[in-house]
Formats: sequence, C-alpha cells, structure tokens
Amino acid sequence: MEYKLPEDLCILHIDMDAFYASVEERDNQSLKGKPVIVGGSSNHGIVTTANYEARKYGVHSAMPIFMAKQMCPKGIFVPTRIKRYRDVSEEVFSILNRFTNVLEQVSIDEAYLDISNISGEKIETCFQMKREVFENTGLTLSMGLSFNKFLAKLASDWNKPNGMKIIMPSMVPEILLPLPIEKIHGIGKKTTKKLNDIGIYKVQDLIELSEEFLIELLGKHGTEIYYRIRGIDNRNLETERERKSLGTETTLEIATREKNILKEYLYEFSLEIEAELKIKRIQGRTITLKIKDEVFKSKTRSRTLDYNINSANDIYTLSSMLLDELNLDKKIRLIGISISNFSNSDKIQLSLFNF
Ligand code: TTP
Ligand code: MG
Repeated sequence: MEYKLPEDLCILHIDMDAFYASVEERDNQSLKGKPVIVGGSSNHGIVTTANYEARKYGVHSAMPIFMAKQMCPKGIFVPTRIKRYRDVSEEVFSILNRFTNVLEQVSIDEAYLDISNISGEKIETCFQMKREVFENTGLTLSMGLSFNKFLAKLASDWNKPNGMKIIMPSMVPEILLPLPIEKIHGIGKKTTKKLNDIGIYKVQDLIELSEEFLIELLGKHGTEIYYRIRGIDNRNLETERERKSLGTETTLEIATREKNILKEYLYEFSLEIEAELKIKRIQGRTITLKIKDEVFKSKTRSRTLDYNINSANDIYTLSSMLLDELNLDKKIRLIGISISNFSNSDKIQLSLFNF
C-alpha cells in the first residue's frame, strides 16, 4: 500500500468474553462447562448473551428465548442481573485504570486504552493486564493491540475468547484484504447490500474503487471507508463525557408488529442503558425511539423532559409511550432507544413514574 502507517502500537481494545454469562458462571461454579444462556424471564424475552458452550448450538445475543430453547434444549437459562454485571464491570475497569487513565469506555464490557505513556514493555504490560483482571475477578477478556481504534477492535475480536492479537502496519494488507466487507467497522447491512449489488464482497474488491466513486455511492461515509480499509483511522479516544448520545438497537430475528414483543426489547435496552449511564455517572433528558420496518423505512420519535433521568424504569416507560404513539402498519425489523441531552450531575433524580 502506498500509505505510510504509524509504527507505534499504542491503542489497545479490550472486550470481556461472554460477559454476563461469565459472571453467572463465576458466581455459580456448577454452571461451568454447561451451555449458559442469559436473558428474559419468560419465553417472550430475548437472550442478552450466551456462553461459548451455548454458542456452539447457534444461540446468540438478541435471539428470542423460545428460539434459544429450541436450539439448545439442554441450555441453562438464567435471568439477566444487570446490577451484578455493573458491579463486576466496575471492578474490571478499576484494574484497567491502574495501567492508564486514557481510557474510553465503550460499553459495560468494552474499552479502548491509549497505552503510549506506560513505562515498560507494551506487550508484556498487556498480558499483565489480562492476568490481573483474571486473578482479581476470575474473568477472561480478549484484547487487540494496534496503532488505531479500528484495527485494535478488529484484533480483539480475532481469536475470542481469551485472545490477544497484535496488528502491525506491515500486516495490514494481509489481514484486511481477504475480509468480507461487512467485517469492516462502519459497513453495516445497508452499505453491504449496496456494495454487494455492484459485485463487491471482499475488501480486496472494495480497495479497487476510488474515493470519489465511494463518495458518490455512499456519501460522506465513503471517505471513512476508503481510508479504513487502508488501515487508516484518525479517531481519537473519547475519554471525557463528550458523547452526545448513548443507546442501543437490534435487528429482530423475526419481524413483528406486536407491541408487547417490541416492549420486551425496550425493557432489555432500558436495563442496558441504565447500566451505561450509571457507569458514566451521567443522566439524560431526551429519549429517542427508533424503528425500521420491513421495507427499511425508519421512524424516530423523541421526547424531551424537564428533568434528567437515568433509571431503567423511566427509560422504559418513556420509550414504551413513544412506541404506543406509533401506528405500525408494517412489521418492524429493527428497534432501538437512545438517550441524549446529558448532564454530568451526580444528583439523584427520583423516579418519575410509579409502577
Ligand atoms: P458483547 O461484548 O457484545 O458480548 P459478550 O461479552 O457476551 O460476548 P463476546 O464479547 O465474547 O462475544 O456484549 C457485552 C454484554 O452486553 C453481553 O454479555 C450482554 C450484553 N448484551 C445485551 O444485553 N444485548 C445484546 O444484544 C448484546 C450484543 C450484548
Ligand atoms: Mg464482550
């Protein structure tokens, strides 16, 4: 490649392995070695995660529980205990923080760390981090070390669980070129389809296209992709609470118009968002509900309150109200909630709704 990539391996991405399920296994040793599926308390619920044993049967996050039961009848189903995972997450992050405080927490179990300022041998330090997390919490994580966020994340996903992968500049063509395009962070379902439609399936096909062509096809996003597949990503770590919104969404395994089923998703999302808000010690005032129907038509509905909220109950109530206001004439394929308009205050806001 004609670009000169930086030599300095200073961005580390870490992601806990089968996080919720691993916590459940740690707390209940009798689960060890068995397929463990974490998720909703009824058949209508959804899987939040499954351990690697259960994944062998095809069970994965966001799958309806009833489907997971069909795929893995011997699975042990345990309810999601978000408070417990939040506490364990705090333990993990306090260990990581001892190594560097230039850290961007992306979710309850995932972070980027800038390790350029640590003293000593970098790779050795990474392994020490892994060891300390394991010795103190009994949990494993996977890590990826490279010179930017995109490659560090790609690397941490490379050989999960309990993996460690380094991507050096010289390895970039050999790593990226054979990948299917959807493995590139930022290439979602829609972009994949657009590219597949013109016969582009792998990065090696995509790299033949000019930046101008990609911009024409994909808009501004085209530039980002053009550089990313060449191993270039200049995003900085967002270490401050600069983030504008925080949320979660999922593509449904089975499209539906049933609001009760959709609300199960909203409930799980609300718990997840509450956990993130509490870790980050922030609250928000605006809740946005996003849905996409079978013909990829998106709708969003927002409500801004006079107060800050951070509890799952409030987030769930508001997002359900927004859903109730929508007339669903088509089946829904994707649903998500986000919260924005943050304030940093640690003041406690009483729940606005009673249950
Ligand atoms: P992930 O890191 O995506 O998944 P994981 O840690 O279970 O498994 P791995 O990283 O080894 O592939 O998500 C972290 C946690 O977030 C996960 O344990 C449960 C929760 N989660 C949900 O609640 N719903 C979801 O759709 C996803 C993807 C995760
Ligand atoms: Mg994980």
